[in-house]
Amino acid sequence: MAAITADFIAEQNRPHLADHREDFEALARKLARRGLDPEALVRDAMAFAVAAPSWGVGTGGTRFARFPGPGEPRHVFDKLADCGVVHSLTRLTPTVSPHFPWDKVKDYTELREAAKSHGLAFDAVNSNTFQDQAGQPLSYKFGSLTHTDKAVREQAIAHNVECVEIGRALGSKALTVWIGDGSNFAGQSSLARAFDRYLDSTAAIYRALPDDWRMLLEHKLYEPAFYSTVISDWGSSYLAAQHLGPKAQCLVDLGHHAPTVNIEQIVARLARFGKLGGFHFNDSKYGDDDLDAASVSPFRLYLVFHELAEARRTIGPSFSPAYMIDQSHNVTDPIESLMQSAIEIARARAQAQLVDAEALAAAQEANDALTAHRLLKAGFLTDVSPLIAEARVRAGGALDPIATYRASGYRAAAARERPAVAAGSAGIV
Ligand code: LRH
Ligand code: MN
Repeated sequence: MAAITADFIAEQNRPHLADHREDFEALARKLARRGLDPEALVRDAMAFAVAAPSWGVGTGGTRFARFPGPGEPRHVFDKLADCGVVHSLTRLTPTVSPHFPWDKVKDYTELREAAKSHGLAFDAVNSNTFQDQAGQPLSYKFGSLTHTDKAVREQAIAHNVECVEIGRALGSKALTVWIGDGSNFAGQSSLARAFDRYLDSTAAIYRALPDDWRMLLEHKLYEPAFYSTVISDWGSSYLAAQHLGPKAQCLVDLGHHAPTVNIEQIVARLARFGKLGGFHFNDSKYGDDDLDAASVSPFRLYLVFHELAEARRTIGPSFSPAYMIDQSHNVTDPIESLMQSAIEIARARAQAQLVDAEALAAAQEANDALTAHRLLKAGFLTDVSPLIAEARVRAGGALDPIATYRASGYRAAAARERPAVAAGSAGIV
């Protein structure tokens, strides 16, 4: 399928460049009046990147049903082509986070080359011991890394070690471990022994990590278990990461918390103790809804990026969490949702750079609550659309990625090339 070329993007941008220039210069003047450096902010926005989830370019579903769209990716090579489109138009997603065994192939050098041909590299690899694969000797019905049966735990450990080997072949530098292990009845499992089994199993995986790798532990309040989840919150994740060692850090999936939880404070805590390893960005209103980032609570995403900006000011350039998207696109074209989400994440980050940190700290120390709140909110209330658009265009991207994507006819071409997938089977991917 023909990729979307730089010439096509430039041609689509041309009629809108004059208006964009006017908007950008107006914003630049406003930012300069605030003592900010617009050029430095554009460079900062150009340096930002977030990884696309390989599983995010297929239509997602729920436990009730999945309604595939036209041109569904058939395999990981189609997924890379679609992720390549997201990056070529937004210039924000140069890496892909793969999931195994969903993205398993015979030749990982070929896969790495295929990614390269789309201008992509690989980010953290994800293991999967929350499903049973065809022909798998032992079931994960009652858990994986924390299963009471040592043989099942060893099977799950071996799978994670295999993911590390695959990741090394792909040039990845991190393993994300999310397990659904838990229970549905009080008393069904020993809450203490289950955690100890988790520590033992992850320690075995930790020993297989190359020196320059990270292991990202992903907590989740519930689902698929509905009474207890072994790694249910940041506290359990932090204790495990602390116990395992410096290469183990915590991954914050925004949808993995109860609706009222103050996630930005969790971010501040984990950053303070050097255990904030990364993010799965998405949005949610109720549970782990995996909705598009900033589609429900854009202010919450902004507050997360404010804490990240504060941490970076305190810790310095070594502070580099892994930024990844993890969403399920049930009713939109996944490519459009990923582009929109990457742009909204870049927006929240650019807005957070606008906060007058010194004035904010002074108001906080003086307990001038309203001034502090207004100084913090000032970034969120600034429309940085021209700034992040300028960063996109300077990097060869589209002024309006979704309009340019629709004008390209890419989805229609994919539908012609890829056989239609029947609706029906439930499941997130
Ligand atoms: C679990 C999760 C995890 C992935 C899966 C696709 O809910 O967030 O990060 O492995 O979604
Ligand atoms: Mn996740």
